Amino acid sequence: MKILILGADGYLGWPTTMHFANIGHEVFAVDNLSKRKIENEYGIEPINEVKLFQERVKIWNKNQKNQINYQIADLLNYKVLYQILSEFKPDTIIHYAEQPSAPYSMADREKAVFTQYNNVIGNLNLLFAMKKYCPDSHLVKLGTMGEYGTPNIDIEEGWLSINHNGREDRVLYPKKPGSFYHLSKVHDSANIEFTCRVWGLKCTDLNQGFVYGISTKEIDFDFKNLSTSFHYDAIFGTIINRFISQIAVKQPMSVYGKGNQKRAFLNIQDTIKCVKIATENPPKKGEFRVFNQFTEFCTLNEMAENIKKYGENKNLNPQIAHVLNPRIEEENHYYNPKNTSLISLGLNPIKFNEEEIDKIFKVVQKYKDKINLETLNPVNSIKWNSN
Ligand code: USQ
Repeated sequence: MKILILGADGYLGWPTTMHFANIGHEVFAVDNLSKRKIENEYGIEPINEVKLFQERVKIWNKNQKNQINYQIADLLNYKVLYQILSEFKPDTIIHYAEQPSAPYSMADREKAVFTQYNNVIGNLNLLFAMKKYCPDSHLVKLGTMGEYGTPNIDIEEGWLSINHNGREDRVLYPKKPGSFYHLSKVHDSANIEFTCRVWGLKCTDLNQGFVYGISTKEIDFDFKNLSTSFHYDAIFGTIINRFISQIAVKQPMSVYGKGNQKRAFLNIQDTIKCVKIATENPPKKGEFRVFNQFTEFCTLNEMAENIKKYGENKNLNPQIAHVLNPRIEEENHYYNPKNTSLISLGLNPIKFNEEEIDKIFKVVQKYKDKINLETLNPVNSIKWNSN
């Protein structure tokens, strides 16, 4: 297949790019390097040394038989996007190219506007480019479980059948997202569903939980040169990666508030498997298909307790601290999300257990002297209702 990967320099985009190249697809990778700009703006860095996008591609192409072509381009520049789609004519477009941080989107007006403009208009430009140059391509779009929020009813996969005043319909699941970032994905989903319905495009919207891990088959070919960015800070670091970094430097795991918040998550290797499953099983023309992409869910307290048990077995004296929650989110709530679609298409999930914690811990341990305690510290987290 000809696969266009947008956001190919990111935490998930880069390993996805290598994987699809490795299994023999013709891959064209695009990124605007904007995450690196945000890193500079906040003075944050991934724990590991991450080579420049261009360098990583060059190293891959030197050592692997299946090549990656790439271009530095911004989805906001629709002319460049039109050119890429008209020349490459992809069978599948995997779209990760969005500002991915909820806290960043909540920092101030500028960052909320940037997040929504960048994400929503970039995605809209892509939909117009698809209509014009490749209406039969399959769009695999990365959404988020955070689109749903924590409703007091079961979370279905994207759609809800309702019966109202004796009449029935199937509607997009009502969303209650928790940040301007999560809202940007809700707006994307609505725009994509509209273009499937009206223009006959086809899309799989992957509502993904948060991702943990650092290792994939292709990263492990050459960790030093091909690794992806592992963040532990409160802007880009997801919670399990953060907790493991905290125990490595003898800081308490920072559970926000009561810690009864339930969240859905998956291993980075399962992200790649899910995207592959979606790519290999496209929906039909005009279909807007939603998969909930996670493998497990539990409370933050349970996550912290699991990591604590691991730390105790290693004599790390791990601690858990309940800190004032900088976010506005429900801390005691019902949560029952469905995730049967990807499993029924063959996903065999990796379990979050001591072995997986150990794989991450070993990498963190190696780079732990690079951890900046300021950016790890929850006191410096962005607040949801600051003035
Ligand atoms: N949290 C803590 N302590 C911390 C940091 C976070 O208790 O030190 C809590 C948060 O309040 C939240 C949960 O942990 O309840 C998850 O936070 P997170 O920072 O791991 O994840 P989030 O901001 O929701 O966003 C991440 C990715 C985003 C993706 C999303 C999937 O950055 O790109 O869309 O996970 S989901 O969470 O399902 O929406």
